[in-house]
Amino acid sequence: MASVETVRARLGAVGQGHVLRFWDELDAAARGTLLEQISRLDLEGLPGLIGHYVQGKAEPGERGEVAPAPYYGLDGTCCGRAWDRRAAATRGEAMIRAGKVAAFVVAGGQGSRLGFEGPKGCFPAGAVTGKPLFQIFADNLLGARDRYGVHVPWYIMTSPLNHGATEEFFRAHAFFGLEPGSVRFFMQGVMPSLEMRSGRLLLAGKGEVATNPDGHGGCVRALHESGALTEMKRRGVEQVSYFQVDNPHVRVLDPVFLGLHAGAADSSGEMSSKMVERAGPDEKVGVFCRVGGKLGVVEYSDMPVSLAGARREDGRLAYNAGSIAIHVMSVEFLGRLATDPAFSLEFHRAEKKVPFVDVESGRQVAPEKNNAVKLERFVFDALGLCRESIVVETDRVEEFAPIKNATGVDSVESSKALQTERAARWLRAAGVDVPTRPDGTADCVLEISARTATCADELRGASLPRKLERGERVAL
Ligand code: UD2
Repeated sequence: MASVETVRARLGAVGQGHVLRFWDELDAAARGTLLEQISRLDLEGLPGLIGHYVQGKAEPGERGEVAPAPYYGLDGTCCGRAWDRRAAATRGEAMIRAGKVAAFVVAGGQGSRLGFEGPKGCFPAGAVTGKPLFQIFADNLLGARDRYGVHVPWYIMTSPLNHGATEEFFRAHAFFGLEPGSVRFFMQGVMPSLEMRSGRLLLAGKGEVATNPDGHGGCVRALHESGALTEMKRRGVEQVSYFQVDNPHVRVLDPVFLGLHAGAADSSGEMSSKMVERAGPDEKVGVFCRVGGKLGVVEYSDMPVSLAGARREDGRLAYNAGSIAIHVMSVEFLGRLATDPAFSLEFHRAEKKVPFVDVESGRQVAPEKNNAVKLERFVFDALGLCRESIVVETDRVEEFAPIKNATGVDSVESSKALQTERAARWLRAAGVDVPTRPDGTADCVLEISARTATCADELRGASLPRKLERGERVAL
């Protein structure tokens, strides 16, 4: 490791010498940890970032005219032409069977809105069973093993905030029945939190720089640096099915989506996305748009109000394609994103309250107002770097039941209600008598494991009750 003199000189050269202000007070172990932490930071890149994002307050700019994104609709058409769902499913199933697909969840976030201690994937999400999110996803892979006869590898991105706890959770639950060798954890990187007024690095402690995970876009670099991409190539994996940790309804391996991504004439097979019709102008999801002729996601907070609420003649939102953060990305494209500077993802800035140690007094400060700029990369910015990228519509109830908040919208209650609604839909389609309230919702609590079925069709032929009672709680 570099000597403290070398590190001091490097810090001094970029105006960050204060980071070693408490060096003399640290014991040997704390000194080692601090030097190691600093050695992982791109110090020489800091002045550029500070000039751009702290002093300049830069945000990724518009790149031309904005128009609604076309998509493969649930009605079986795209841009007025019919598309073949069956053919896409056949192609996608063949890819899964041939071992060409890996599952990938980004689970490095802080989950602060939910107020849950620990990795969000450990949150008890199952409407009846209280199964943790990670187990719900594992059930998808166990189901794929039963249906397609393959151990689909699963890559899990953590962050320094939750890596150890995540691995420990899987060990304590015997990997939920998966082959431990088919599950791989790797950590995303961090960015230093920058003081908003000065651009100086903040100290989280006397021997620690304050940092934040570098955003889900950090997965590109982390997949590369951890060796996960190399491992995928060795295993023969060509496509990565990407999803977020907060959505128990995600279809982790969707043959139709995979098949369209790899086979549609207007897809380059680099990165594709799923959308649902936005619930309204204020829904907190990114919006698929064409920006300067390229597909992209405009985050809800950046969407001009006039466009967010614009309506077509039939009353539907003009910009109706909401991102549910489900993508397929090719291993080849990820490799290019990770290694070719022309493909690097830009940063987004957010202002945050970050507790810090005051370098003058040495006291710990809990700020009352935003005091820091946090820099993150977003994975969907890679869409603009694709030659051609497609968007595929899915049904909201079928595939989007996110748990983001403790109560209200996108909460554990709303997710559990959606789990029941989807299960009731599938059971009714299979001929089961499901009790109904006057408002049409199911008068019971239901949960269907992805081992049993991942869509209504897969439930046909399963051994099912003929009738459910009011108030019954049923997990299948
Ligand atoms: C995300 C999308 C939003 C919409 C919505 C759908 C962004 C910026 N917005 O909103 O457009 O698609 O999801 O549910 O993505 N994560 C990491 N490392 C990080 C930060 C996040 O792994 O450094 C993971 C996190 O664990 C979670 C996912 O990324 O699985 C989403 O993160 P979020 O909760 O910050 O995004 P959200 O819900 O604001």
